[in-house]
Amino acid sequence: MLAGCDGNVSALAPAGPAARDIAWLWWAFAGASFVLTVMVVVLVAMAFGAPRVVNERRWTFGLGLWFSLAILSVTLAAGIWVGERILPRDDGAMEIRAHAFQWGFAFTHPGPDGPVETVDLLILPAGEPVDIVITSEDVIHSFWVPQLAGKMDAVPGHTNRLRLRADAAGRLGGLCAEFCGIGHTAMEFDVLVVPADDWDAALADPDAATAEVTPFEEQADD
Ligand SMILES: [Cu+2]
Repeated sequence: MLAGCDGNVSALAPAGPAARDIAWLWWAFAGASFVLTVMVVVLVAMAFGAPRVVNERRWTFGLGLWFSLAILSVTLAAGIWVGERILPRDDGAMEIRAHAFQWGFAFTHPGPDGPVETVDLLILPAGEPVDIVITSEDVIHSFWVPQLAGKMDAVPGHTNRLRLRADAAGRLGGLCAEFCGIGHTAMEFDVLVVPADDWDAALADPDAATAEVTPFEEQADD
């Protein structure tokens, strides 16, 4: 099971600031869930013990109401804080269109000599914020690069935006995260992060650029 926590489609192996915030939030929720589970197990065990005199008011209001509200408030606040941090900003970041269809993603990059289209290959400049403009051709899909950000639905007739930023050059994985038909399980794409200076060259020849970039997980092993 723990092997699932690594690899190029793991949200727990972040490769950018938004994914790091999400991974941090995931660990915080996992820790809080663990503490609460232990408490409940202890309380259940105590219920099987000898009868004892307890202060009902303290248990009902203290543990039942105020303690639960405190935990819920902290986790809600953390969720809102992280959610706000990873929103797209109106700062003129580059836009790449991701158009979902059954079953793949067509990407339109703003190249130096006009738009460059690729299918199932997203090319990003390292270290720079990029807004993915997400649309759909047919049914609802969901755009997800787990190592970079959260998921965002691709809805027919509607445009959604998602801010991505990758720390360093490498090859990441992306996938559709919303069941969209019989081909859903194979609806995956490659994410090629190139040094910002190599961005134009990579768009001119995506195949050559793909061959040159080391997969992110192999970099980590060096
Ligand atoms: Cu899908």
